[in-house]
Amino acid sequence: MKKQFLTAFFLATSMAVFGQSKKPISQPLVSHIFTADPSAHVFNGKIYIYPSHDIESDTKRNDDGGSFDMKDYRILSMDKIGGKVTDHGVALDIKDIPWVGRQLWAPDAAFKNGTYYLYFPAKDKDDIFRMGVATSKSPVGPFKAEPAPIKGSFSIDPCVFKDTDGSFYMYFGGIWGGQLQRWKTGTYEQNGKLQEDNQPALAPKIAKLSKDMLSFSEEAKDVKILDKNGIELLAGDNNKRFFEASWLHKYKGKYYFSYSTGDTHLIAYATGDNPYGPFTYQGVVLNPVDGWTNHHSIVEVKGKWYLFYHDVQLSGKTHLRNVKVTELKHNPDGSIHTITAYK
Ligand code: FUB
Repeated sequence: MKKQFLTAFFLATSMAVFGQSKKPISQPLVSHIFTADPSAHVFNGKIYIYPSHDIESDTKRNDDGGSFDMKDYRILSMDKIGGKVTDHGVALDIKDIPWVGRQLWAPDAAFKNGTYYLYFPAKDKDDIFRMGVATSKSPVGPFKAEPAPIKGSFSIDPCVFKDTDGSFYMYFGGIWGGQLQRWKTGTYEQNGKLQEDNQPALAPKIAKLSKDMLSFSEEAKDVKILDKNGIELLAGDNNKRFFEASWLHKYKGKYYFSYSTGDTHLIAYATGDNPYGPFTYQGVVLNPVDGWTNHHSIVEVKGKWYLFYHDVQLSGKTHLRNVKVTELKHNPDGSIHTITAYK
């Protein structure tokens, strides 16, 4: 009885906090910790979620994302959508990653030949975002970090996609606090600027992974996102251009590259005929959620497709998020039915 009262009280208060008369379509998957940026995978028939683990921070909110000051990774799992969610505890701690200075941001994972790989962005000791990799024999860790970041990696938000021919590719990048604008010339420039509004938007990156999964087998290349006329999206087209949070899924032989538009808070998508693109902008996967960031993954579970995403339902604070899941539908013509996270 008391629990029911508290739940009703919590829901009513959270609505009031956000000034919503709207109801979330999904509830947080866990509420004992804050989680964000959910990268979901099915390994051996079980669903694993590799999220960021948000924590309170003294750093004031700024355009560099300084308040996202995460210090470890924890992995969640469930046997089925809607089933019990298990938190497997700390899988990798910042103190066990020799090259990292601060900020463990949005990770992803992959499995090959009996080993699980956790890919993660973090600032090195010079405050430059790089991509790290850690390995385990279990999907939930503990993971052991490689002593150095992946050579040739930079910026944030890795998404590792396994194509049907067994090749693995990493998509990555993020502007503003994600530092992609500092790599425009191929080397790091502390004062690197964003493009002008009438210039092509900064492109996310792709690199094929080597057979050992611990390095890139090629130099990172641009992932071009075009409009329907074949012209690259412009930096000023904030509702459509790439900001961060790359994800790649393949549906009926087509490659779907989805991403966050950042300051316009959408998850958008573009489609292409091969992993490298170019991709043509198609529309919106997810409308803005409560909180500044929007970050997702799209995964098939037993013949149905799901969108994992986050909002700030539990805290009302942009840096303390909670992961959620809802069904995603492809329309008969292959387009994605846009999801609004509130009714
Ligand atoms: O979680 C930290 C950052 O916030 C992620 O790397 C971005 O995608 C945004 O969700």
